[in-house]
Amino acid sequence: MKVTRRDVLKTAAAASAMAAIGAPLTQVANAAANEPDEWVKSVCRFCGTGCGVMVGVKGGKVVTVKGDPNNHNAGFLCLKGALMPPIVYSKERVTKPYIRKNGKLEPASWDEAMTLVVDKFKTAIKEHGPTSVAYYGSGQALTEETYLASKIWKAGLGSNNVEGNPRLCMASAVGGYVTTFGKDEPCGSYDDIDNATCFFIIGSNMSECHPILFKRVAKRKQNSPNVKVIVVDPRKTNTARIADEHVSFKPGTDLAILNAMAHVIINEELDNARFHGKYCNFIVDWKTKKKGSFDDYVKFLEDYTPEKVAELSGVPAEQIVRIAKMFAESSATTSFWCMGLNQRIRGVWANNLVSNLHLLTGHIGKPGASPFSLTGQPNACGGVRDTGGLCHLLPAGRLIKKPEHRAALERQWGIPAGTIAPKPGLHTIALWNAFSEGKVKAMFVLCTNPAHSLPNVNIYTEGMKRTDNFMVLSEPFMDAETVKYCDVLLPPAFWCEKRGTYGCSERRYALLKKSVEPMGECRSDFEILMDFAKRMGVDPKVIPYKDVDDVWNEWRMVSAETPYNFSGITRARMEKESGILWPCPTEDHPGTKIRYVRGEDPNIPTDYKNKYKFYGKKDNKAWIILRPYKGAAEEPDADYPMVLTTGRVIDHWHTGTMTMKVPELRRSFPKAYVEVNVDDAAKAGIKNGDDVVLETRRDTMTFQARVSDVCRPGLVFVPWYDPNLMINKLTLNAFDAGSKQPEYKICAVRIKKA
Ligand code: MGD
Ligand code: MGD
Ligand code: SF4
Repeated sequence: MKVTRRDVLKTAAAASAMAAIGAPLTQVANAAANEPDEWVKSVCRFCGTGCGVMVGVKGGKVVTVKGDPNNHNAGFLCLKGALMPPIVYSKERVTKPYIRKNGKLEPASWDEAMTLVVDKFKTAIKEHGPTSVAYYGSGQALTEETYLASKIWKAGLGSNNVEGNPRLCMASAVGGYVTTFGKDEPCGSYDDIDNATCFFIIGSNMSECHPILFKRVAKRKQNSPNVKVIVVDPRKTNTARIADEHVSFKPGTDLAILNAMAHVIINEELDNARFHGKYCNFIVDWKTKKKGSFDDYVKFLEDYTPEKVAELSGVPAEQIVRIAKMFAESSATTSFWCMGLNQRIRGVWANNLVSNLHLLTGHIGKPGASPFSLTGQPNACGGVRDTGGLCHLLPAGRLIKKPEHRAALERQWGIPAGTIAPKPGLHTIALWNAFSEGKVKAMFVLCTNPAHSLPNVNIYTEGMKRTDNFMVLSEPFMDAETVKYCDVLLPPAFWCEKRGTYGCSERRYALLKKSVEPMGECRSDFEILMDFAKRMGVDPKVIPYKDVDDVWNEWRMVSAETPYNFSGITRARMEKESGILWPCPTEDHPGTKIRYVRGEDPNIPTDYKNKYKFYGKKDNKAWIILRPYKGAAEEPDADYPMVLTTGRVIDHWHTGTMTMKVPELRRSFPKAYVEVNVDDAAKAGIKNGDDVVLETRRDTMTFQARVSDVCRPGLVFVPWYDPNLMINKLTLNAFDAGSKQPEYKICAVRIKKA
């Protein structure tokens, strides 16, 4: 049967809408009018779910996409994933380099552009030292690209100023895992969804942001009605609509709710004393890392009775008791969380508190039982967290501040001892502050759109206008906001035009094969970075690569001495298989679905004396950390009495540079809006569709109102994808002291009818 493009879009649109309300999806086989000559295995360009796709190619062009039946998504895709081809051929594609002259971007040759870039970077280093240059990258760049950039800067240029958007996204999850378990990344896998009997979803709108995973959760619930779903979110999102318990609360008070749940679990004797007695330490003082006892924990939790927390959070005490019992009494509980916890000034603490519940009840290391942080971007785990693409990290979880970690890398990289500078670089907000103050002189921005995505963004766009600093940007689309401010614009190959790997939420790495040739003069970011490094005079021994496969093989070698161990994930296997989960020490190893458990995790000897080994900690015990409730950086007050929160919608990706180019996606959400609770709207005389002025201490903007019961009273929500209505002009750049991740989720606002 011939399927037309129109039929496909109709199916996909229905599927997307169904995903949003939690009903099962129809399989989206995006067969377009053009039957492809060839199907090439790849990965979706968008979220951290990491769905496998097959790219349909005809006459050297991408004509369609369908789900990879052999990857975890079993052939399903959401609408964004199914509609990628038109983005590749957008009329906004940057296909040649540009140099800004008299305020205007003028076409240039590659040689002219790169000569200028290198001149600026060399001058900055000569006059102001290596810390005056920086790289700002992305959890959407390929693993090999981020590994390479990080090595060029840290081993080649002597600068640890290597940052990227994962700081805005996953830093608190990293901080949470590392403090609790001693090692980053989740311990379970997506298969847990098929075995869990309780889902605890907190600060995640999975139905819109990880739709294919949410579909699996919804299916599990549909097939087994006894499976419970708890959603903890101050908005009644589409995710909440399948919940047995939707916990709506005053934003930010979920820290207290999590402690109250622990209080109830212990009070009801639902804790697993054998588990926490044998495998956990109680950390009573984080600063001194002082260990205490279970009794200290019990005493600490006295401040978090359901009644006290009910008063603080607005959640009825009985509901806190109910969800605590549901969590503990199930045979296997999996928690999912995302930006509702991470984008907070207490993001690391919030992460710790979820893990505490798993350690207290022993809901860990069994099929269906896992504290699972959902990753946002397709390669934030893979490219950035694992390979060390942040200012304080080195590959495989090593830290710049540790001399023995630097020495290990210098040995593996074959560079002289002492090459890597001992001081971590500037984290994202500090880096952009320094750039805006003219202290960082030259910035290489790649695969991210900071002029739209940074919080309190006016400060940073003002900084980008300075004439005494320099920004080179690798960006495929002319209408991306940051293009307005860059000094040199480079045209990168996009998604299916290049080869490399993505590593998704569940530690699964999959290969994106090159499907078509890059447009115009576009080059892959790997080629761009290699050209830059060679022209900068980086020692050839630091960058001995002819292609991305060489970089991958080096990364496998670098990881092999650590618990990450990618040795068995060879290119040959990746060509054939649709993703492998690390650790994977040998070529015949199937990959690891459960970490820290003997017989499952290859890092634990099969004759180890105990079942669990939390080997990230010296005594092999995970930490239950006593974290108190602390409020947000900017609580509502008499002047700004409401809370503004920001987030996502199902059909748009981040700053909209890609999804706004697909007519079907643009039509479904053409313009940002403000979600207002019905009661608040009534009080302010606001009707659905009215223009509403939002004012924070940073800026003022007007949005059209959507009046509904989604936000709780006192809260308004604005999606942040719209370049013409950039809510980040209003958000706050306060950040978590540990993870340095900004608090995009809470700031004080006042609203009035325009
Ligand atoms: P958000 O909409 O940012 O999405 O995925 P999510 O984190 O699921 O925020 C999640 C929820 O946090 C919101 O529903 C909000 O109401 C809630 N929240 C606000 N304040 C609080 C609070 O105080 N406590 C709690 N518990 N919750 C709160 C983000 C993820 O999505 C990321 S990080 C990326 S990078 C990807 N981006 C993306 C996209 O741009 N579009 C789509 N469609 N999908 C995406 N997937 C990924
Ligand atoms: P994107 O739109 O994903 O957003 O923020 P950004 O990374 O700034 O930007 C990716 C850019 O890379 C796009 O301009 C795209 O066109 C370009 N691109 C695509 N493919 C390629 C490629 O192959 N090579 C190159 N060189 N470029 C490419 C994301 C960030 O935003 C994140 S991750 C989070 S979690 C934050 N979330 C958030 C929020 O929840 N609320 C608010 N208000 N702001 C937020 N900002 C943060
Ligand atoms: Fe792509 Fe995420 Fe949709 Fe899967 S769920 S198709 S990875 S956007």
